[in-house]
Amino acid sequence: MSSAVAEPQLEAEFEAIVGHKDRIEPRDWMPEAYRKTLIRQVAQHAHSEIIGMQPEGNWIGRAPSLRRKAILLAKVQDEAGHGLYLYSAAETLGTSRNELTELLIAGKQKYSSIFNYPTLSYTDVGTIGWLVDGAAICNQVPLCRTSFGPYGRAMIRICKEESFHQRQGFELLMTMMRGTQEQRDMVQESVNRFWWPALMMFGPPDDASPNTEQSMAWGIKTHTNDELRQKFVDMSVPQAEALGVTFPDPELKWNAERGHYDFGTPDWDEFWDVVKGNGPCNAQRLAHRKRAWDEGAWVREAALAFAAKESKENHA
Ligand code: FAQ
Repeated sequence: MSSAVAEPQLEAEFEAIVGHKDRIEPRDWMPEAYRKTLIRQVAQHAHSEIIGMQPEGNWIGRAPSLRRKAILLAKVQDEAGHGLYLYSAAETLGTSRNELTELLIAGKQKYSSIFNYPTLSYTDVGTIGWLVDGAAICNQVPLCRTSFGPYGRAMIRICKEESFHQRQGFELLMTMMRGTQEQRDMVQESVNRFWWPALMMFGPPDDASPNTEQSMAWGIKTHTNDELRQKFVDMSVPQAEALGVTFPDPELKWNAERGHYDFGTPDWDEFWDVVKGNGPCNAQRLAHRKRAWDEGAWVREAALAFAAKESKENHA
């Protein structure tokens, strides 16, 4: 079939599938721009999961009890698994995990801004679980219905695990809130540091988001950045009340007319600065990732050599 003749027809079929909210699968025809956008988003998501292991992994050796250590180990291992499902989903689009990791290390692909903030005490493990995983769930549950099959299917399992992550964070903070005044102060201080960066996870405001309109038209995204941010605020306020903490936003208040909480404006200059690589931990996070990648080179080489040997023996 000549692609010059077939392309409009293929494009119409693609638009029909996306329009009916059905799924595009790896062997289906898709516009190059759709493929490129998906690789960008899925790779960025995968990198976030892997780099996101660092802020909490930092505390595994200093867990306050065996129970907390077992929970944190399981959580950080889950994040590694999420990264791998997502790299696999990206590979069905014609790229490779190697290529994507090299792009990340060269600073040519992004990962979530949130992981460029430091974790200063074990309390931050609880706050990350509650707010960061909470924001991740808000953003990712709709992605279970994204238009690209492998991405949506990966998200189903990821969301189930993120839900456990969010609950363990909330439970950790609730335990501290039932403790001493010093512990309650630590929770409040940690929440104060993470609240605004958690709101920034949803991306820039809709009027400054160059990708949202096209990604919504293709069914990659099903909600805008601002819609999901609002959903997260509405969901988090009652949880904060149950915990007994406040958010550091004097403008946060219920708006009965809108049926939503009003809230202040995140510092978008800080957001773009962090995205461009100037956050408190950007250099440290990338250097650590590069070191792990370099130190793992021999494992990848050995695995490939073994696979080649097996395949040769099987075909002998
Ligand atoms: N950080 O036009 P838009 C987790 C970039 S959860 C850095 O609005 P889009 C779980 C964006 O890439 C975190 N960069 O872009 C966990 C674009 O630049 P580009 C990961 C950001 O794609 C928890 C530019 O700004 N979750 O890891 C950010 O339509 C605890 C313009 O933005 C996902 O990745 C940001 N926050 O919407 C793990 C979810 N926001 O690429 C460990 C999937 C925007 O053109 C521990 N991704 N940018 O050069 C998405 O839903 C979307 O990609 C958005 C951004 C909503 C993040």
